[in-house]
Amino acid sequence: MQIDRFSELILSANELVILSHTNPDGDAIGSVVAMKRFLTLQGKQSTIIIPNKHPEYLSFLDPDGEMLVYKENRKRAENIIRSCDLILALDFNQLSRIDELEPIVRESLSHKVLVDHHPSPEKGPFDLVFSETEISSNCELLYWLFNSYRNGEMPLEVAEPLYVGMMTDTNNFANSVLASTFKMASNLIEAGVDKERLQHLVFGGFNESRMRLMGHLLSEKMTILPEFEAGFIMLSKEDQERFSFSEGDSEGFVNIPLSIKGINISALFTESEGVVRVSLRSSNDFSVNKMARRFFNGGGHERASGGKLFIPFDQVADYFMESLNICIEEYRNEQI
Ligand SMILES: [Mn+2]
Repeated sequence: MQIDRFSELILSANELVILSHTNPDGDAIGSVVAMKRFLTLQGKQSTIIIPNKHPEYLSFLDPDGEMLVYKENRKRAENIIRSCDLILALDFNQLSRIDELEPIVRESLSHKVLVDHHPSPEKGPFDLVFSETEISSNCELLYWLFNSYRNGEMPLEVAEPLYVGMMTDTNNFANSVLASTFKMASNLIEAGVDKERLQHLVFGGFNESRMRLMGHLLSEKMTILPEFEAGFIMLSKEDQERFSFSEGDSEGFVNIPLSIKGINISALFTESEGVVRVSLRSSNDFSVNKMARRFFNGGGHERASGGKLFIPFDQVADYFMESLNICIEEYRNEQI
């Protein structure tokens, strides 16, 4: 029934907008590009709007630079959102995840569809919600959606961005991989996806300064707390300048402490303009979603979450250890 409604909404729309979240990652960009190409095959024109620019390594998914970046083109993006008749929101659970675009989207009279894989999606503003949290990525959810829509036929130009989203959100098939994920991967490869090429484009295109920054952080800026089974990395403004940091360079850093024996919780703190950005990961049942909601003004998945802090950067480590102390004690009590 939901698929029928989805297809009705698409068929009756003339101006479609595809949206994803601030600081879009591989899953966000994979989702919006796959959706745009899917719609084009249905004869529908659409515009992708993202709040800010995606990391450079994802540019190959947008070779003609058609994505509209709100921060670079506010008026045009606002006008398109105001006049469109269908908004497809992908890979985020709360409209607050699109920052300044939130009020514009809320006020838009268009129909709205959400496709997302994060817990507790905001349903109010949407006419139709596809939400599945037991899945590798939003791209996987889209894959199953497109599959039932097109009876299993998967054109290569749609398969490619879907593969990128699944590959990046699982940290290259390491986390959140289910039987369905391998089924999807297998079907996409049958559809013609060149997995070596995508592997190289996504994980083999880093520049030297990013690699040196990683070395510096691991050597000098990573703290390991064996008593909490935790590790964290501090990425200061000073280090960002020293290693010519650009958005996306720290992708994956937060997972590194988890590869140390006995470490199950990991955090990355990035000093930014007036805010400290927080990434949290866990490799057991410890919920970083709960922790992010309670202490870091954020949320996300049980094992992968994010948030923000508005305290001086040099106080972040102490704050993290205090909150960890509380959360670990509660977690250990739950286990008994
Ligand atoms: Mn995602």
